[in-house]
Amino acid sequence: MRLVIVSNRVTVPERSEKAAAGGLAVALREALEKQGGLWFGWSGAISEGTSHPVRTIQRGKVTYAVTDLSEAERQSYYLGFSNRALWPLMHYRLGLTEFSRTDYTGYLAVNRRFAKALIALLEPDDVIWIHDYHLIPLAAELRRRGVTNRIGYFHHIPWPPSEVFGALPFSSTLISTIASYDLVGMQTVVDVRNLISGLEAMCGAKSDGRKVRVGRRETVIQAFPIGIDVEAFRKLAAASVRSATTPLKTAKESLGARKLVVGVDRLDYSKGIVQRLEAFGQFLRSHPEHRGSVSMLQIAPPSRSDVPEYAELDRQSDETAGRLNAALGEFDWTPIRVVKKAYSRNALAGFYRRAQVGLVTPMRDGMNLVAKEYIAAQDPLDPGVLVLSRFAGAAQQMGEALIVNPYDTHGVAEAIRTALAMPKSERIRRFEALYATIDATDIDWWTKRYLDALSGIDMGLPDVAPP
Ligand code: GDG
Repeated sequence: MRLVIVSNRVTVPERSEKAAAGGLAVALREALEKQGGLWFGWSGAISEGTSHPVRTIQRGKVTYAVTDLSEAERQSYYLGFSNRALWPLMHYRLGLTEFSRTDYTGYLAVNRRFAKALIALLEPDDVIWIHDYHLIPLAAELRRRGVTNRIGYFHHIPWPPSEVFGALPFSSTLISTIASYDLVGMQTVVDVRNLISGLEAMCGAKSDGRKVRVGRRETVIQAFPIGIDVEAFRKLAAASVRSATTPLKTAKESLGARKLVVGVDRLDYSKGIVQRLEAFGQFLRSHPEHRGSVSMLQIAPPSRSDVPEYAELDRQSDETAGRLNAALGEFDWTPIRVVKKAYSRNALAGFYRRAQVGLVTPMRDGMNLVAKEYIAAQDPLDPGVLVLSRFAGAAQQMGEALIVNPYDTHGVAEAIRTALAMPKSERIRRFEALYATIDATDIDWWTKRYLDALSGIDMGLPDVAPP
């Protein structure tokens, strides 16, 4: 059985490239290499013209098949419907959700075009695994054209209750396309519940809590919490201590004996960066004895900067950090450093290891891999403390973190204080429990569990397109 992966973006590895340490892309590549396979999606490039040919590139046992988007498609399918309508909606942010019919039409058109292009590459026994919200209707488009292969979907972000999801025009049409999949993987049981009750309410689905039947099709909907390459991250972090070139050494010089609180996120409003900076400011106001002895480092590589809501967040985070630094800083101490660039994974591992507190406080997040990376990077003999939002999917697995409500500025400020004061024995106890969890459910566990479930699905029912 060949595995076919479809995702919005496909990065073709350089011929000489050694597998980078860890991560979803690497895990999927490894799954493809194991049994041979195909990875299809957008090349990331823009080109004009009416036909967008598919280019195939062979790397070992894996074929990469990529197609460009036109600028109009990037605007409507990617920036518009995916990232201005679906992204905020799925993150429970109705106020930020911008729906446009033109964008929705473009989203469906790209899914249709991807389906047609993919069909030309498919073999009868292929197992197809589609990733994320950009491609929800892809299976329905494939089924409509007669594809009867096993098709799975993994939704990397939250799925909101139907009171929220239902605000999206054409939401019942979109949700009904879920029934074209054989297996739908979600990050948490809460997302599973929301999707199933949405299908019941909006499409008249019948469900036993796991299997959902819409018309004559049956779909299994199940939680598969995604993991990281724990071992690779642990090694990177341990090596960062010995290396003379990682930022850890320079951080030592620049921070001295000061404690470090670290945040690492794409610059995205779902991550709660501005609220987190405010909470750190509140901590320094409520506990002035910590002033001068602790700094916060927020790494925030820019993301989706063509979307207006992201440009606004960029401005807000600059304003907040500047205001707090001016109000609370000293001539020889800057409380908050926001760095808007991406660092290497090596460097990240070093920062995590150096930080006494990992601050992971999204307003809503599918899983949040940073929470897991922070734990994997700690020194087992003197670990730091994870402060984690209850609205991250990761909180459902990582209860030994200090769990906070990111909307409660004072609460987060108090958790920072508690984390900095926590006795070593308690830090070790919490760390050991968290490490055991992320290690037992790492990225290899996730990939295998999902693919085993997909290949184990009973395909007894006829494949028909949903009504
Ligand atoms: C989506 C869902 C779900 C960040 N800054 C740098 C950098 N990163 C890396 C982190 C981490 C990844 O990016 C971010 O993963 P998250 O899980 O935190 O968030 P999303 O990007 O929103 O991912 C999320 C995930 O999909 C997987 O299913 O967990 O809920 O929203 O690995 O380390 N990496 C490097 N430099 C940086 O500056 N190298």
